[in-house]
Amino acid sequence: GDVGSYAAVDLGASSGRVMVGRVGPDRLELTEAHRFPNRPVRTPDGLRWDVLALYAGVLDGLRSAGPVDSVGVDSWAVDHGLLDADGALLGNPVHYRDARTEGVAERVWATLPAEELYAATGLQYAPFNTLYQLAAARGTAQFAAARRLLLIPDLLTYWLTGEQGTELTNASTTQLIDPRTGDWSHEVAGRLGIDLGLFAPLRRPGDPAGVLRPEVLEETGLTGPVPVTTVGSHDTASAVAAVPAADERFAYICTGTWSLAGLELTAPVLTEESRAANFTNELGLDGTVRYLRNIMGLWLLQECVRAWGDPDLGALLAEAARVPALRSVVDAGDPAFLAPGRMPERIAEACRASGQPVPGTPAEVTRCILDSLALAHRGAVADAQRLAGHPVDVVHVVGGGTRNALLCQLTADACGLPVVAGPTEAAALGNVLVQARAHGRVGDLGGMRRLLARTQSPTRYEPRGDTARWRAAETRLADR
Ligand code: LFR
Repeated sequence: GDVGSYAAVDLGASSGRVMVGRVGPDRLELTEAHRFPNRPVRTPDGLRWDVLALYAGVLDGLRSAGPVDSVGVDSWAVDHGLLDADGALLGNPVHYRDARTEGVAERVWATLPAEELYAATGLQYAPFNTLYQLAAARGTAQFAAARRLLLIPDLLTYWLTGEQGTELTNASTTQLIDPRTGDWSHEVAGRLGIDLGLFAPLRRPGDPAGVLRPEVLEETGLTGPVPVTTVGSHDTASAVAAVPAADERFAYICTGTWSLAGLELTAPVLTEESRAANFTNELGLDGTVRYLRNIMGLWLLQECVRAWGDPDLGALLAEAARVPALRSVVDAGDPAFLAPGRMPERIAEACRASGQPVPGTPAEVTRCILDSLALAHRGAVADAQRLAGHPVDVVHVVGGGTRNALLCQLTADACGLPVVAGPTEAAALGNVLVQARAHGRVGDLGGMRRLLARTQSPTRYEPRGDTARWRAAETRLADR
């Protein structure tokens, strides 16, 4: 027929979903087949992903999705399962917010200095990069038994198909990939004593990843063969692919649990200045580089809302909109906010420590978070343009944060640039489009984006006022 159907499995830190995308010459529609919570579990060993519950959610989703031409899987990055010599999973994958990597990076840098590591891999410092997780795992009984490491989307793809691979965009978050070649950095692995044989062979978005196993067909009621197609399995790679940009003069902010703010480039920026600014060079579709900064994102608000006993979010945001702007701001890029728990108190403490008014009510804390996120967005967009020598005219906001009109407007104000917000389900759309492309239904990245621009309807926010007070808040934060 004229239209193809593709199931996108898209797993986020707080929920997973199976979406069905229908793609035709002038058509791109997304419907939700199934959504399920992703609830990390704290065991005596630490914070773990309940990956069996996620897999069960994926199977439920494929059952509700009905007949599709292909399936693709994306999720958050860096985390992984370890398999034994028989291919069985060794324990629940460790959550990237687990405390096991505390102090580990410093140990790694004693062998391979941070400057050299950045020059070789272009990856930002984050305590949870797979490289540091592996250093933390070394010496454990589980790691000794491990013969294979599969990143989360690759693990689920393996369970669906029986075939193992390592998808490149997500592999680029391990800190073991050279972003200039798109291949493993044998030098980094060698110097740190990491056996690259742990990883299955690399595959790229668009590559076939097998077909659903007979048992999966039976469990989902689908009729085979159903191919599984490699997508940009890092959710952020899929989301950036779904930015409906008209040309290359754009910045993007993928909003959700995180804000990932930066540029799409054709080559990495590996300078010392870029390292100091903690920009990452992760890989995107078709040899592109996702040059961006990780900002704590709506995690800050999610954790507060959880602490407040889940009040109505709409009412809270409406109240926050009436709180005076920029009274106090925190550094939304600070890894101090990474761990779960006590978020309202931690934000209050950060304000107190920097000599600013301490937000008291939930509306005041919410306003502080949104102002702080907008300010961090401004910083990332400005720094990225300067460090990469790549000016932009517009900021595209995609992902869950597009639903937060106040955040979008504040981001436009802070950046002094128009914000084009949408699509919300960008990661799922990018996942669907890469499958559709592999099956000949859409052209290159430009063609994908033109189809998005024609079929999705983003909301535009014009910047209000001048950026002077944002500049002042920036200075205040830098000077503390
Ligand atoms: C967003 C994301 C970010 C990554 C973080 C941890 O969902 O994938 O890109 O830095 O999660 O994996």
